[in-house]
Amino acid sequence: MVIGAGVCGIYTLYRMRKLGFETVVLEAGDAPGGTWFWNRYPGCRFDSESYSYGYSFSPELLQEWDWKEHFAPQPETLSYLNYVIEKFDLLRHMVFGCRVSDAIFDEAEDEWVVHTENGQVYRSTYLLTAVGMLSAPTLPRIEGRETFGGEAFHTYDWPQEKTDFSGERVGVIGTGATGVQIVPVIAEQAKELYVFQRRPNWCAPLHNSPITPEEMADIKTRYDEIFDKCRKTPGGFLHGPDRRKFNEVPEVERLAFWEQLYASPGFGVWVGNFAEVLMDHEVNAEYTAFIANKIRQTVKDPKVAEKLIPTDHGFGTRRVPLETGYFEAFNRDNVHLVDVKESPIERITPIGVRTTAQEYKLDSLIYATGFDAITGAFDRINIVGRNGESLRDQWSDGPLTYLGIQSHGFPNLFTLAGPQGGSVATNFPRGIEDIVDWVSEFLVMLRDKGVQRVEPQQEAVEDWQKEVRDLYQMTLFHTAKSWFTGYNSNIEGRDGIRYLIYNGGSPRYRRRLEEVANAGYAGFDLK
Ligand code: NA7
Repeated sequence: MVIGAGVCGIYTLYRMRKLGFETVVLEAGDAPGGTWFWNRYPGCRFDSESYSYGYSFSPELLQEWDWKEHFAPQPETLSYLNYVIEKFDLLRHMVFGCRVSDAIFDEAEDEWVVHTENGQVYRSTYLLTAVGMLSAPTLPRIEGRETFGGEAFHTYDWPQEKTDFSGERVGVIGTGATGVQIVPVIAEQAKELYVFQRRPNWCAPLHNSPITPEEMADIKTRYDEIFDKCRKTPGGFLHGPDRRKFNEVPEVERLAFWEQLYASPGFGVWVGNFAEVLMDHEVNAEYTAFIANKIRQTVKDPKVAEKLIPTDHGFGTRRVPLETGYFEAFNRDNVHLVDVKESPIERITPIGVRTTAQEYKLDSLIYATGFDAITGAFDRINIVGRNGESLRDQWSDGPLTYLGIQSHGFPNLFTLAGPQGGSVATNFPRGIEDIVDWVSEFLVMLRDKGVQRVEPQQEAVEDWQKEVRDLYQMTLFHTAKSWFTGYNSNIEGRDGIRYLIYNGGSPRYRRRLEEVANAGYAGFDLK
């Protein structure tokens, strides 16, 4: 049984069927696609190069699919996923519109009993979760939300029919990667757009462009090289750290390099830099100042520019939104930056948003307020393992896993794309292919040996916690409050750090998986 029909669930189903496991995918949405099914807001697209984001497992698929843009928008990605599903005849193994409410381990039968909200019950030897990292949206804890008289929605629950804001007064709360994508698009439509910003994020230009047929033909000849490159970089992207030492490169050369990164498409500006930028405070501060000047050069009103420059964290220590006309949007007369750090939102009213400074009249209010990241989708399901222990309780102070794949006390449950695994904070499809391939081989071995129960030893979980925590100290990510570190102001008790991510990078993670397999799946108890 697989929960979730997004990028991870689709590939998992493909692999499981291929290996002869009878498999069903349960999906809450009315159709497949996961993230790309739900996030229909204008401007939604990924920040990885399209041809590095598609699945790599089928040479035939790679040759058949033509990406239209270097960074594909949501509709194109959703079409791609549907194409994959059709090509490999996966749809008939998926059940839609059924949200899993409970998953209870039956100790007598060594099986998971899975209940859905619409009353269906399934039994399965293995339960594989592909529930998404950013699939439990959180709304702001602001009084009066229910009183708003206009249209209001979270970007993740975007109403399909809402595509045009012409003539409207629109409010957007939140300036993370989602807010940064949506603002420039709505700016062009709305009569007035109010962007309610609490903390600005460091952003850099995406530099998207169409892919010509000639380019696509060339890309098709280079897929081996493209995926090979992705395998070698920490994030599974086409961009990896520059090998030169920051201090050994003369300043003129460094600046020229930074200019070049800033002018190039994609995440190079973040993860293609000197490694020290994300590891050393002083180096980070220099690069941060460089980016701040770019914002000052783009935004005409100096007061607005200063407000758009983060002061609480260095560049790249939170997820860097790649933008297309975001800063330029604030040069328009109809776009207004509302600093809610300075004048906090007091309440949502029937006619708009009231801050301590004034009331903003709105026709539509968009919550780009983020997610209960990485563990939120798990917490929404009542997962009960051995001895009646609930996963929600076990993870209440933060997730506890071995390899990000299993938790002690929860036999036969595989948390694919879950916390502390190698797919979080990577170019997602690259990360999940690694994990799903590894788990698939593991399951084949278990089947061949007639193993009925598999779960990690407590000590293995503890060792993994140490490794995950130590890796947090290697980069500056832990210095910023963001979803990478489990921060969420809209959930009680989410102010401190939670160890959600494996920060060792994909090559190291793959090596760790290989070591464990080569040592006879060390750390797992098989019965
Ligand atoms: P993020 O990156 O978590 O951003 C959420 C934004 O919403 C962020 O600017 C928050 O401000 C803001 N926010 C949240 N609650 C409030 C309240 N109550 N008042 C004002 N502002 C608020 O979520 P995204 O959806 O943008 O991106 C998530 C990931 O999806 C992204 O990184 C990509 O990988 C895809 P804060 O910064 O906390 O002050």
